Amino acid sequence: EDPARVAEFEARIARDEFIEPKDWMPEAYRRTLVRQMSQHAHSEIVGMLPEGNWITRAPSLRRKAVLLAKVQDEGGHGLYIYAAAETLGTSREQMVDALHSGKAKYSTIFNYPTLTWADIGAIGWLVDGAAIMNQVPLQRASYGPYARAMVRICKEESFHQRQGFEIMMGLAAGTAAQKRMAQDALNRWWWPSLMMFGPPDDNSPNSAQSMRWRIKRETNDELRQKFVDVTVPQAEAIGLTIPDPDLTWNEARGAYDFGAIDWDEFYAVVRGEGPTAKERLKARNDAWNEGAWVREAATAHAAKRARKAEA
Ligand code: FAQ
Repeated sequence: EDPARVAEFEARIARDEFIEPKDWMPEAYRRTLVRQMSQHAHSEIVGMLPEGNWITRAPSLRRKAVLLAKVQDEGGHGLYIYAAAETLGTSREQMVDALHSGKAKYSTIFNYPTLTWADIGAIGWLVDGAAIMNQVPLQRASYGPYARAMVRICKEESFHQRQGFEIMMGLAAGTAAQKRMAQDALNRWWWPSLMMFGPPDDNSPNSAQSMRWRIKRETNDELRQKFVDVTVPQAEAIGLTIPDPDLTWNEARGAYDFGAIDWDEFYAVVRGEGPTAKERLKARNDAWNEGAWVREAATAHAAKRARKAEA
């Protein structure tokens, strides 16, 4: 690559300018963005499945309407991010193919089952809460289309987080059985939520370069710490207990110390060994295959209209 162009690119990054699709960029920058953005888009789409599992069983019409809207938003997020990633020269078909064949990664968090209604509360509260923590800094990511997609996504995620917390608040203030259900959901989702931020900084091969390119603005560990610090008081406010005996307020750091994360579990789930990994990939492949007739009909319709326009 031409050193003058690389220098100019780096100067633009240093000035905090957005890099736009038609601008020159190093190939490695492009590859990193396609990697992160496509994984992110896949996560949004696969992320519809665990909650989609409860739409038909939501406990009231109001809860059902809210959950439907929430899951639909996630689908929209996936589509914006695929569209933003396509501006880097990779087609949506290529990205989706990589997901369906099991080659592409998506967030570990979506490989756990949603066993009770409280899991829907826990996902909104913790998973969307973690997603916002990670995505707020991405609104200033150096690639313009990604940063702009994040602005709208963050607004929607913040509504998602509140709807989840509101479910948990209701259950925690309910009958003893409801409170137990809420606590059980928190127990099962807490540690996987901390894993969403990725491996610890000293084991995160992509972080240093992504921070230099200002794609990532804060490291995995910094964001994980912030998430713990805002979430612990929320659990206390509704009388639930974070399932971590080592959790203690560290006055000197002004932050919570927390227990060791099971990184073996994390890497096993990354490798595709998560509890619902097979089910998730099958659901996406089935949806794709069953939707073939819609794609064929849309293509035939577009061809007919093009012929008419020519005539
Ligand atoms: N799961 O070197 P790093 C949502 C991989 S939120 C799976 O630290 P990086 C909203 C990583 O890809 C969830 N794989 O990597 C929602 C890399 O592998 P590679 C989606 C993970 O990229 C809520 C390797 O480990 N959000 O969907 C995970 O610098 C509710 C080494 O890691 C995003 O994707 C993981 N948890 O940092 C939807 C946010 N962590 O690619 C529905 C955008 C790491 O070299 C319902 N992404 N890996 O083969 C990011 O901010 C970053 O990509 C990180 C990872 C922070 C996830």
